[in-house]
Amino acid sequence: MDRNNTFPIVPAPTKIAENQGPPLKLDAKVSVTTTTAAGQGVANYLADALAGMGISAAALAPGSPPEGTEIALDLTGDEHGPNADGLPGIGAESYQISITDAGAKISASAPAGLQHGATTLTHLLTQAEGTWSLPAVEITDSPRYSWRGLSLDIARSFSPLAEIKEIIDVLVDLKYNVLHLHLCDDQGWRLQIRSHPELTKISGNTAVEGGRSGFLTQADYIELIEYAAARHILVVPEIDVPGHTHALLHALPLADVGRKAPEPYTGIEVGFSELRLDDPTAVSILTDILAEVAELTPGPWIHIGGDEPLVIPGERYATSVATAEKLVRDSGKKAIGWNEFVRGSQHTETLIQHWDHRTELAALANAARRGHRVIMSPASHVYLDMKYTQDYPHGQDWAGLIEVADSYEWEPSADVPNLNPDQIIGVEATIWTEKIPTREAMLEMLLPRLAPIAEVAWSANPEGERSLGDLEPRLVAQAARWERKGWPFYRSPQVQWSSAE
Ligand code: TNX
Repeated sequence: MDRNNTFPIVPAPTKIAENQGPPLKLDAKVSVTTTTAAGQGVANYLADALAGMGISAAALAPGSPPEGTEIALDLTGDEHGPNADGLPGIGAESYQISITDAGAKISASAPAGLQHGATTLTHLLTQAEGTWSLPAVEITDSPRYSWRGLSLDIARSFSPLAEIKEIIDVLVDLKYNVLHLHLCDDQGWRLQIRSHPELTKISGNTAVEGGRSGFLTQADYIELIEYAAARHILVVPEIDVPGHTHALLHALPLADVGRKAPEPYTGIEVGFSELRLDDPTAVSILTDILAEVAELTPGPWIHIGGDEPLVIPGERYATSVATAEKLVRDSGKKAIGWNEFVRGSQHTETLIQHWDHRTELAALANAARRGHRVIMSPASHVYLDMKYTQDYPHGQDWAGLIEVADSYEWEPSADVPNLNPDQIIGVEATIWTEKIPTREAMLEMLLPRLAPIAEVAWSANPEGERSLGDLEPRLVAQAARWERKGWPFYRSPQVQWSSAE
């Protein structure tokens, strides 16, 4: 890791070598060129990022001759479609960078790789006496895991579209590629469903106590997916059943077999509600909802939840999960479920998202043996709604306090005993919003911890050993960038922030 530490890139690239030459000064006009139209989005992104720092930069159309200093985007392949997981894939996300004092070049086989190269360039910029420059280096880089995500709970407390887009900007800056949206829970329903307008009409107006209500119209949702896709981020919607369904039952009493949900729920308990998937009305409502979500969502996945079925008898839970999984598949998508989902899942294509160390560990290893792949979200390392310290004002602490080192010093392949590491598709952080009511609180919970988690997910480390000291100088450099962008972050006492400036 030492060599990578010389340059302030997070997550650390696979290989970086100095050219020994002088740096590339960006004091004259900069042209970001691209070989093909497919690179144009990244060219625009990079030119905007440079211009935002006061550099005179413009993205040119393919084939236009550069003026001044050239930063060239070289797309070397023409297979740009997503793979069966809806992701670019490791090859497509890989890139090379070459910088000399004459210019810079980013090469990749697909736009996603160009995007990551562009992000890396923005991390490499340093300013001296008013002039920005890039060091003369050669970089080769590719991700360890193909799935690197954040699960965002907009159900307990809502984040409006503009704030979700800002979170996407944060994700792009750390080379994440999945945004999982937790769209509904006991406290609220956040996506307009045309066939059941009551869902948002009623439960779009409710939220956890102290949290924000609201919802995404279908137009908002489409705009969000397009914003994410333009930045090579896949959106995975979650419709959590059969538990976590009080807001649905509250809005649609027809679906509530026992009619137990007349009042909105504003507390923070979990595991008390149930959508009865042995009831035909409930099943038909869920079918309608999933059909619309599937129609709106280009990606291949719908997350179906399945967590914390605390009041649901075991057999009924297993059958409900199998029903939900079948409905997702009938809608043309593949399912994802939280740990407990393994109790009923019938299809090994279903991804299992591991979150809870208290349950299903052996079952998870067995499920992986049968062929399920697993997303690693161990609560004690990546639950970013956990407080940093006991007296930190936001968040909860049921999975422990998570300081920056806790989110860095762990190894996905060693987290679940006997889990075949080849079945791990990647890592996903989560942020639940029972106790995170504002944009500022949200960003301060995400940053800095999203940075170490990005490195766990991206940077290969076969020995599985990490220590915060390796990350620290690079993290401090990110903090200076976050400040310029106006992104609040937590100044953890584990990090010497001042040495940055
Ligand atoms: C557990 S993680 C939950 C969520 C809560 C979260 C609070 C998971 C699958 N379920 O419903 O919001 O803890 O940290």
